[in-house]
Amino acid sequence: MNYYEGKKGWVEAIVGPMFAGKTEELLRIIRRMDYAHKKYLVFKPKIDNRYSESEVVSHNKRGCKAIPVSSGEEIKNHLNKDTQAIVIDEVQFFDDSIIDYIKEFVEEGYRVVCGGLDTDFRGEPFGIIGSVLALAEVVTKLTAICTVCGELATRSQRLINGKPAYYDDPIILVGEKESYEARCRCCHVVLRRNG
Ligand code: TTP
Ligand code: MG
Repeated sequence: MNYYEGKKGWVEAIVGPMFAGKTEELLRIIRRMDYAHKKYLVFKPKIDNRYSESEVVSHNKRGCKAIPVSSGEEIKNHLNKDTQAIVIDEVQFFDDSIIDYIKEFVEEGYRVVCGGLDTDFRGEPFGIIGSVLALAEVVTKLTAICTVCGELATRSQRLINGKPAYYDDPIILVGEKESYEARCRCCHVVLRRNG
């Protein structure tokens, strides 16, 4: 998606459920920036420690160096005069303040590429992701394959000891195949406690 290539700052959002290939898509965008000799920096929230402390890695274990940060302020402090693009994976884990930083980065002319979950395990919008989608000039919604019926999956099913999680369970639980499956809307299950 090079629609906006060559213009001033803009935001791209790559969203979808787990196992949809969001990180893979970010890596593809990064590869193309390499071919184009663009200077970029890749960030990820400190919270996600899957595979590697300092890499953005997709399920097929392909990766690239990423700087773990906990705020937009930290991202800002890493930018230098050569930086043209800012790539952020797992953007859903940042707090509200990331939105103003994203706006600031775009106004300063950076291409800002954000990957993240659109919904949490309950099927609700994940934190600040709605604002990222609203700000984005380009949105790519990816799907996975439902592990139950094989249709397109738009949801992330959380399983605790093989059973669906409860609606009021904590939103943040870093993990992958041991705790999550891709599901379509019909096969996605969220339990509610009685009373
Ligand atoms: P993702 O990168 O979205 O998962 P993924 O690598 O399977 O997807 P893709 O191939 O598209 O890149 O990582 C999601 C992280 O968020 C993972 O550590 C689990 C966590 N998570 C929560 O903390 N709460 C939730 O409700 C859900 C659905 C996921
Ligand atoms: Mg990912």
